[in-house]
Amino acid sequence: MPGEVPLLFTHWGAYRATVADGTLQELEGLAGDPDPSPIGRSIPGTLRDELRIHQPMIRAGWLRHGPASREQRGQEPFVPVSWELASALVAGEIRRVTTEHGNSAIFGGSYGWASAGRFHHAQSQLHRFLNACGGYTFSVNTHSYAAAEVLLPHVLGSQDGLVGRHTPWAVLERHTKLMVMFGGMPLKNTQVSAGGVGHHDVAAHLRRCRAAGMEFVNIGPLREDAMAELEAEWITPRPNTDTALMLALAHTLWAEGLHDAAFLARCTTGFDRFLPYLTGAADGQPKDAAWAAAICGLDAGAIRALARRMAATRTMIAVAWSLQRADHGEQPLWAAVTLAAMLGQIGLPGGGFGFGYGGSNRIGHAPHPFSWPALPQGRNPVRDFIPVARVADMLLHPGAPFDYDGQRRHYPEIRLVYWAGGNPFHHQQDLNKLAAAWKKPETVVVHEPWWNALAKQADIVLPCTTSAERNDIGIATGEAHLFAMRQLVPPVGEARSDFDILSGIATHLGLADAFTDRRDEMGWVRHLYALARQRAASHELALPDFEQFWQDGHIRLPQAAQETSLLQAFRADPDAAPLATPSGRIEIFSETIAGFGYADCPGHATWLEPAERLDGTGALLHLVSNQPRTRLHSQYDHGAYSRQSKVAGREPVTMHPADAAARGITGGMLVRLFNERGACLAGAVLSDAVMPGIVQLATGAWYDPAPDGLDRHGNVNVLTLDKGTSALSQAPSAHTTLVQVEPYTGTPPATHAFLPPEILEPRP
Ligand SMILES: Nc1nc2c(c(=O)[nH]1)N[C@H]1C(S)=C(S)[C@@H](COP(=O)(O)OP(=O)(O)OC[C@H]3O[C@@H](n4cnc5c(=O)[nH]c(N)nc54)[C@H](O)[C@@H]3O)O[C@H]1N2
Ligand SMILES: Nc1nc2c(c(=O)[nH]1)N[C@H]1C(S)=C(S)[C@@H](COP(=O)(O)OP(=O)(O)OC[C@H]3O[C@@H](n4cnc5c(=O)[nH]c(N)nc54)[C@H](O)[C@@H]3O)O[C@H]1N2
Ligand SMILES: [Mo]
Repeated sequence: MPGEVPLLFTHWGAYRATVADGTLQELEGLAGDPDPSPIGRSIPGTLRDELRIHQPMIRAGWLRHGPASREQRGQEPFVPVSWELASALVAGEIRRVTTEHGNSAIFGGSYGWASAGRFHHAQSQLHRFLNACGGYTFSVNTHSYAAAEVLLPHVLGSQDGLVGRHTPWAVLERHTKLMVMFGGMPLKNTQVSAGGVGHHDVAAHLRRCRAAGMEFVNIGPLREDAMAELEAEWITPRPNTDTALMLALAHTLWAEGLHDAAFLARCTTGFDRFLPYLTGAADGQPKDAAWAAAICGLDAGAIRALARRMAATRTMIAVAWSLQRADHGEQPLWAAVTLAAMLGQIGLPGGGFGFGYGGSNRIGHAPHPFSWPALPQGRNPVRDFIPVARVADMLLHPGAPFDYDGQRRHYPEIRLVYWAGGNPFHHQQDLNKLAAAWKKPETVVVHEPWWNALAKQADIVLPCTTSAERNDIGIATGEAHLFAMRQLVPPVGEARSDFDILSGIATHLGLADAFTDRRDEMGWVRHLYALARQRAASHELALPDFEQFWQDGHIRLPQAAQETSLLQAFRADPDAAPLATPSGRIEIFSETIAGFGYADCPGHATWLEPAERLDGTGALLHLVSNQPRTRLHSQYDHGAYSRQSKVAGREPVTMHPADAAARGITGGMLVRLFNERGACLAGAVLSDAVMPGIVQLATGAWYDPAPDGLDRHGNVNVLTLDKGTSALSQAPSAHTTLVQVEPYTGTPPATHAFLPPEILEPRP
C-alpha cells in the first residue's frame, strides 16, 4: 500500500523514501515507474551536507556599511544572524527602496525551477509577497523556449505544439512512418517535467514506435540524442544551420513538385510572399540543396534524398527546443512549420510537426481538460518588465531602450534584487558579464537551501527548506498523478520554507494577513487540494476527500484517451475552426511581424547568419551546452550522482578524437576552454558519438571563479553569448557559441565550488 510508504516528489519523479532517526536514508523509484531517474540518488547525501545553510546570513560589508559596500559582493565572509534581525533588515530595505524609488526598483522576476510542489513554489510565493508590497519589475517568457513563445502566436495563433496539445504518442505509434528529429529526442532530458513526473515512459513509447516500423533520422551534433535501439540515421549539419537545411528541403519539394498546393491554399497564408525568397527570384540566391550543403557542411544529394523521403510517407518533423535557444532562434521554428505546411500533413494523424518531444516527459501525453490549482499570486501594478534573459543588460543599462514583440520599452533602474527558486549564476549566459552587472544593485536578497554560487553572491541569504522538510501537494501535469508530499524529516538548523520566510517579513511590513490569507502551510495544502477536487469533479473525475488522499499518498487519474492530432480540427475545416492568427490560417508570411521592420526577424522564415558559427576552417569549435544527464540544471551538482560523473575533478567535456588529437588532448586530461568572453576548466572525454568540430559541455557545474575570472569547475555559461535572439523575442542564445580548447599545463587549481564561504562569528 502506498499509504504505508512516505513519498518524495521531485521534478524528475516520485520516490519511496526510507526514513530512520529523523534522516532520509534511501530513495527508490515509485512502484510502477518503468524508468525511475537516478538523479534521486543525490538527495539523501545532500540533505544534511556541509553546504546546507543553517541560519540567516548577511555579507559582512553589507552588515557594516549597507548598500555602499556592493563592490565587495561575492568576495566577503558572511555573518550569521537571527531570523528576527534578518527579517527586519529585508523589510527595511523593501520599505526604503519602494519609498525612495518606487516599486519598479525591485527586480522580482526570480526566474527558475526551484522544487516541485503546488504550494511551496518559490517563484509564486515571492511574486505573491512582492505584489502585497505594491509590485515589482517582472520578467516574461522562459529560458526554455522564449523565442517560440513569442513567435508561434504570430504564426499559429497559439503555443499549441510547443508546451501542449502535441500529437500524442499513441497516434505517433500507429501512424508516423518517418520521424525526422532536429536536435534528436535525448532520453536524458525526459527524466524531467516542470512540476514533476509520475511515470517515465518516453523510452517505452519510442520502443513501441520502432517496433511498429517507424524510421528515425537524428539531425544534430550528438549521436546519443537518439536512443540506440531506434537505429536512427545520423545527419550532422553544423550547429545553428538547421534553418538553411529546412529551407533546402522546402526548395527540393517545390522544385520537384512534391509540395501540397491544395493544403497551402486552404490552410495557410503568405506562401506567395515566401516563394520568391525560396526560389531566389527575390534575391538571386535559390535556397536549394547545393546552397544549404555549403552552409551546413552536408552533401546536397543527401538533402534532396531526405526531402523526397519525407514527401513519400507520413512524416513527423520533431524540433528540439534547443534549436531556438540560439541566435535567430525564431527561424528554425518558422522554417519547420513552413516545411511541414508544404508537406501538407499538418493535422493528419502522425504527420506535421511538434516541438520538444524529447524535452520533457510530459510532451505527447494527453492533458486533462482543466488546469490544476496553483498559489494565487495577486496583481502586480508595476508595468515594467524584461524578457527573461535580458537581466544583465537591465542591471548594466538602466534607462536604455529595447525592442520586444513590436514594442519599444526601457530598462528600469533596479536597486533591490530579490531571488528565490532560481539560479542566475547557473542559467544566465556570459557569467562574467552578469558578475559585473550584479555589482550594480544596492542590495541582493536570496533564498537558498545550499551555499551555491547564487547564495555566495548575495547580501542577505535566507536559508530555505527542501521538499523533504515541508508539506505540499504535488501534481504531475499532463499525466495526472497527484502526490501527498508529506514532510519526511525536520528542517535543517533554522531553515524555513519560502512561505514562512516571507510571512515573517510581511509581519514586519504589516502585510501578514494580505500575504498568508490567514492560512498556514496545511491550511493552504488543504485549500489547494479542495480546489483540485472541485475542478476534477466538474469534469466527472471523483477525487477522494483530503484525509484519504493524505493517507494514501498517491492518486493516479485515468489517462484521457486522447487521439487528437495537433491542428486536426483546423485542418478538417479551417473556416469553422480558424487559428487565432490575423488571417485565421497558418502564417507562412506574417504582415504583423513584417510590419515591425526588424532586420533580424523579417516577415517569413529566413536564413540569417548567427553571431558566430563554424565556418569549415576547423580553427574554432562549436560549444553544445546542453542539459545535464546527471542533475536538473545546477540542482544536486554537489550530489553523489553528479559528482561521480566528473573528470579530473571538473565537469566532463566531450570532444571528437580527431579534434582532440589536433590539440594534443587525450582522454581524462584537464583542459581549458576559452573565448573572448571567458574561460573554464573541464575534464576531457573523447568519443566519436559527437560530430567533429563540436565540444559538448553540459550546463549546471557550480560556478567557481578564480580571482582572475577562470572558472575552475566547468560552468559553461562563462563562455556563452548573452544576446537576444532578435528584436522580436529577445530570447537567450546559449547555443550560439564558439570556443577554443587546449590542454591545461599549469598546476591544477583546487575547486572551491563545493565549499561554503567563510562564516564569521555571530555578533554578540
Ligand atoms: N548554456 C546554457 N544555459 C542554459 C540552458 C542551456 O541550454 N544552455 N538552458 C536554460 C534553461 S532551458 C533553463 S530552464 C534554465 C534553468 O535555470 P534555473 O531554473 O535557474 O536552474 P536551477 O539550477 O534549477 O535553479 C533552481 C535553484 O532553486 C533552488 N531551490 C530548490 N528548491 C528551492 C525552494 O524550495 N526554494 C528556494 N528558494 N530555492 C530552491 C536550487 O537550489 C537552485 O539553486 O537554465 C538555462 N541556461
Ligand atoms: N536531466 C535533465 N533533463 C532536463 C533538464 C535538465 O537540466 N536535466 N532540463 C529540462 C529543461 S528546463 C528543458 S527546457 C529541456 C530542454 O530540452 P532541449 O532543448 O531538447 O535540451 P538540450 O539538451 O539543450 O538540447 C537537446 C539537443 O539539441 C542538440 N542541439 C544543440 N544545438 C543544436 C543545433 O543548432 N542544431 C541541432 N540540430 N541540434 C542542436 C544537442 O545535441 C542537444 O543534445 O530539458 C529538460 N530536461
Ligand atoms: Mo528550460
